Amino acid sequence: MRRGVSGAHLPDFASLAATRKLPGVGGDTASRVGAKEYQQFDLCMEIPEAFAEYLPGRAMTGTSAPGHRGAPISGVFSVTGRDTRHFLRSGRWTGFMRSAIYSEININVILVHSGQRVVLMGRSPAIILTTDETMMSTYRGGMFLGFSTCAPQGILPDWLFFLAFAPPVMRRDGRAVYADLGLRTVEASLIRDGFSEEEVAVVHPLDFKSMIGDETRIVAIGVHDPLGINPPTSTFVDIARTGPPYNRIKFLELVKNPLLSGLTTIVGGKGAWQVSDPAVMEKLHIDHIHQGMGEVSMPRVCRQILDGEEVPRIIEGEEVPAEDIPNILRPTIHGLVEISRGCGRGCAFCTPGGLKVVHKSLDHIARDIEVNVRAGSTTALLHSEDVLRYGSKGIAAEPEKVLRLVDRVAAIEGVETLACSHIALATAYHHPDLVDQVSEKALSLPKAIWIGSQTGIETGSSRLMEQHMGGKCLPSKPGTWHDIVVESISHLSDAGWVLACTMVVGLPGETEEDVLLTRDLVEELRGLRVFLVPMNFVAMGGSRLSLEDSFTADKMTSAHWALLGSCIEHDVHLARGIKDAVYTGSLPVRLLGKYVSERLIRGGESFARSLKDGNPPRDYSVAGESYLVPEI
Ligand code: B12
Ligand code: SF4
Repeated sequence: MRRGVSGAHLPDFASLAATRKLPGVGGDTASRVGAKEYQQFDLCMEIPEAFAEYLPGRAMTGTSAPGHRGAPISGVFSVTGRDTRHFLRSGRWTGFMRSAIYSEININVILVHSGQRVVLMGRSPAIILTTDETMMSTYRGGMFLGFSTCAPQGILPDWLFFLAFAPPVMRRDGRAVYADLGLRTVEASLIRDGFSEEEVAVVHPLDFKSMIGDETRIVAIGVHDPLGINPPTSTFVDIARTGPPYNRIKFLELVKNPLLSGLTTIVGGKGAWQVSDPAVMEKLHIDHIHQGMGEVSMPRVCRQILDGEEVPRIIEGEEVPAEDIPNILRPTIHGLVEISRGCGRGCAFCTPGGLKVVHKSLDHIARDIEVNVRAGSTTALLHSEDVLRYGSKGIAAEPEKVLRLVDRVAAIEGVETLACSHIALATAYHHPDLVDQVSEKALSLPKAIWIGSQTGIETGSSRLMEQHMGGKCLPSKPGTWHDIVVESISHLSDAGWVLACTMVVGLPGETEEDVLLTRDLVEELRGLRVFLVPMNFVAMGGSRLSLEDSFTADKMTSAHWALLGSCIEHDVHLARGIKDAVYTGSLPVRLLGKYVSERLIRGGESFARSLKDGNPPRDYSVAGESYLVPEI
């Protein structure tokens, strides 16, 4: 191969520019962006070595226009999806390059030092996996900060909110470098099934212009809370009433993006139930909803769609055994890796709780972590509904399996901290020695300051425990729940854990007495390293309580407000103590983080003071602007 650009049979660039009939590719792209003029372009450029190195196996077309540097360009071009910085880094091309948007399509224009202009066109991925912008972030270094994306608009200016809490993930070649684990699992399943790496790409919505092209057929969107109606989003939005939640805003922006028109859209992931109503699907131009696991169904469905076959509007994924879950091929956000699926405790309001419990092998988990470590991640964030029950066949932990897991993870070169997505307090209560051993090992890692995890306190009422979540206390009885919570949290806190503890308020059948019991419990946790997050009950699709009424601010009594006040007071006190360690990044970013957190903490303090005596911040019985029901 020869370096440089072959100019054989090239059209005259300037005259094409003058007549607005520039080379372009694909009527699909043209019609999708509403362009009136385009011209089929089939000239083949010999791929220079420098490019070939970065684009193995890709067909490329292009044109060169010597002597017309700076000529205006218009028309429709095929999407290239190339990150031109790559070419620069190769060091073989000395000209400068820029990415430009013409007729709403992103093309990469390279100005080489000889004055040649080269338009490169690559093949676009057939399947784009994506999610909204609030899910495509590493949240300035902390997974807990990801919950900020449940916040409503109107508290901070949008630009400041995204800069401080949810800046876009790093992207390369139009692909997201870090992404949601659900999307990574679907990506790996498609590739295992025979799709090529070129055909499948995980893409940030900001890169749609450069990645969606003529070959693109499917845009599959993963969601946790697309309409912002899950807890705690609904609680924040309902109480603050300053605007709709960011996750809803960004999801609606995504599905309404004109670049998606003409493509088949599939919404999947645990929150997909929210948009499964046919009328909502119609309005949002969603072709299919995917519910359940995607490992087997997604490759099959994608093939069917690409082959032009009929696919049901609601696709039900099959449960898969652990050994059939593929390893991720690319890194996840915050080094999240799944170790087990399912829970087995069966709380009535919960969704993952209903899944059959399966555990991945140590080798499988280690391979996933290594993928993340190779990409620069130093955290192994283990995901399971109860990490302390890894490998267990029943409700009791099998400590030797958990310890083997922690040893194996800690021994992986590059792992500097370990965190657990969730643990169950009942398991911690019944296995205090296991907690100590896990803590000791995890805290001996080079950058460990604490072990972060999430867990459910849910309520201080044994009666509600018995009614809705008897399995949560097992092997103890619901009557012991108060002791389980206080003892296990005290122990975990002493052992170096920082927990985010959620509570469900307004469960069907809840009385004033139940709420007061929860408040008493919360008061007993003062001084411990736990964030207390009361969330109003939401009747989530897929849960046993899906047909009940969700709980809203207008139904909150003074006991509920006082409980919320106690929790916020406790949380802001803890946040003040640890905020500097949570925020990472450059000095200006850390200073910004400090400023924003300080502002929010002060706001939280005065808000908590006014709630603690049981007074709501406003009169919720008066009908006002409600952002609880999404305007679609
Ligand atoms: C990590 C995580 C987060 C991280 C996400 C970080 C990131 N950007 O990647 C953070 C902390 C930011 C987060 C936030 C929230 N999350 Co979240 N999150 C999780 C958690 C703990 C793990 C998700 C995961 O990776 N699982 C492992 C993968 C392999 O499983 P999976 O995602 O289900 O993926 C499979 C299928 O769902 C499907 N699939 C997944 N994606 C896609 C996409 C397509 C297109 C298709 C077809 C299929 C498909 O195939 C996969 C393989 O089988 C789950 C709990 C859980 N058990 O899953 C909650 C969970 C998904 N989150 C949930 C919720 C409600 C939220 C929040 C509202 C806050 C909260 N209450 O937790 C916010 C909303 C954020 C937003 N902006 O919208 C709920 C969803 C409930 C529901 N059924 O609707 C869950 C189940 C937690 C719970 N127990 O309630 N979350
Ligand atoms: S213990 Fe947690 S994950 Fe398990 S069913 Fe209950 S709420 Fe769901």
